[in-house]
Amino acid sequence: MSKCALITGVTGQDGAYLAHFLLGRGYRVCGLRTRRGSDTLWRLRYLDVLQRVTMLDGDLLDLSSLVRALRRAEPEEVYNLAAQSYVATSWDQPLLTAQVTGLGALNVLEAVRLTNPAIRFYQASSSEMFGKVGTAEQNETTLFHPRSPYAVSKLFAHWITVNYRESFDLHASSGILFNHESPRRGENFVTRKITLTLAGILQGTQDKLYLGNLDAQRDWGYARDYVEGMWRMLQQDEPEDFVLATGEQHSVREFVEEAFGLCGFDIEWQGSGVDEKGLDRATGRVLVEIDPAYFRPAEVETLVGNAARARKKLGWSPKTPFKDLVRMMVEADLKLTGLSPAAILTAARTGAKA
Ligand code: NAP
Ligand code: G4F
Repeated sequence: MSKCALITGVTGQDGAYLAHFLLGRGYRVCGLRTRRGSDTLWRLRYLDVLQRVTMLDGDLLDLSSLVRALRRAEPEEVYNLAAQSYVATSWDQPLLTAQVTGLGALNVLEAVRLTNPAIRFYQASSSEMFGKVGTAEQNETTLFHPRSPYAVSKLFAHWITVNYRESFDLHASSGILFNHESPRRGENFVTRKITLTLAGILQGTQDKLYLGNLDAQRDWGYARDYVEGMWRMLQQDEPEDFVLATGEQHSVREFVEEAFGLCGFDIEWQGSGVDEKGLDRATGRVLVEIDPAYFRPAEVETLVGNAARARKKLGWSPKTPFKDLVRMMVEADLKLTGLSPAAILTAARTGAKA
């Protein structure tokens, strides 16, 4: 009989990729669905897995719904990917974030413990937990200093997972994942915002890109690579926590330059602070401006992970370099907007007009 996995957050970026990955491995996949949004199924549809995922209604805030979902699915593995995952929103909705992202994980752990403690459990921990970092690289032993209600909530979820592993002998592991993106990334996150707005500028429906802190540096990988790492964690004999990261960091500014560069814009930065602007060197047109609304009350300035443990014990390594990731996202958003990626990127390379 094939194994069954239950994924909370199956409608999110990682949930959809993980469902696709597990179906490819012959799993029966069940996904928890909140029914809050109007069309939350677009990612599953895009990856052509919607018909093959058994959707179960439930919410991380409702323990009874989690118990019911576990009884129905009877999974061997549970991946807790559900969260209020947008850091900026966590200052506006700190209590909701704590309830869903923090206590929600405890609800899933309780549901597992009450239903079938033999289930293997994955918790989606985050590099945001490192926050104000004091080390050049972060790994599984680096001290945490969370800098947002989101990160504090994730830290609770992380430690309660460790606690349940040690208290109740659950096979519970946390993946401390650094930023990972894809064409299916939520539109608010900075990478997708950049590629989608770039497509809008080329299409003529948007004038410019408004951003906050251009100097924040992140370790950006590709989501499809990372979900395989989640699965590998649950195939270990002993549960353990793992960092997944590329080990390379880039600033928001570099992401902008790379994405716009692919479409033939050579960005020149002028001014400083909130008055800084990104101009197209050829035409002088302002393409990027700063909007202070996007600055955060406390910023995580730099993150870069060391995934040596995952490489050694899981045989996991990221396969997608930064430039390939940016190109993939740019091409996908050009296509989504009805433009021809091939024509635009070729024209940019050859200097011809698209
Ligand atoms: P995402 O796209 O924002 O997806 C979040 C998912 O959580 C959605 O399916 C959402 O369902 C669901 N959800 C929200 N509130 C819920 C609730 N009360 N009950 C049940 N489901 C709820 O996030 P992602 O990028 O795929 O990330 C997956 C997980 O990894 C998250 O926990 C995130 O915090 C964590 N993480 C992400 C990254 C990254 O770079 N992507 C890095 C480290 C950790 P709806 O469709 O109904 O809203
Ligand atoms: O894309 P972001 O919103 O991602 P952030 O805050 O790093 O969080 C993501 O990765 C975490 C893992 O480290 C996950 F746990 C979390 O769930 C989420 O997936 O912002 C990245 C950086 C920040 O420093 C932000 O200040 O980009 C900076 N930024 C500059 N301008 C902006 C903008 N971020 C957004 N979202 N929008 C802007 O206009």
